[in-house]
Amino acid sequence: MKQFIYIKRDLKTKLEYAFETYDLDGNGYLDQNEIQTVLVGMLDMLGASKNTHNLNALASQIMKDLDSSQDGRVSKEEFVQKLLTQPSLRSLLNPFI
Ligand SMILES: [Ca+2]
Repeated sequence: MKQFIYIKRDLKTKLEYAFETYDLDGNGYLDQNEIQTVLVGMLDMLGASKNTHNLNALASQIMKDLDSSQDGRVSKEEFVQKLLTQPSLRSLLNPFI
């Protein structure tokens, strides 16, 4: 149990770090453009073709998933909490965690 808590805290730290990396303009929130940029980077890294993905629609869907307060932007709190509870979304946005 102790170990589990340690891992979870470690994951939270990594997610916070990821958020700061993704927040390109450093305003403390992720917008849809920033999420789309992250997706392009992920697909590049994975060697996947971007033509087979509708990036706009995907970014918009992820935005909706992450934006718990529905104010059109994703705070660090929303990002971390959502990704902690949704492994599928987490592996999409950060395959290396
Ligand atoms: Ca931002």
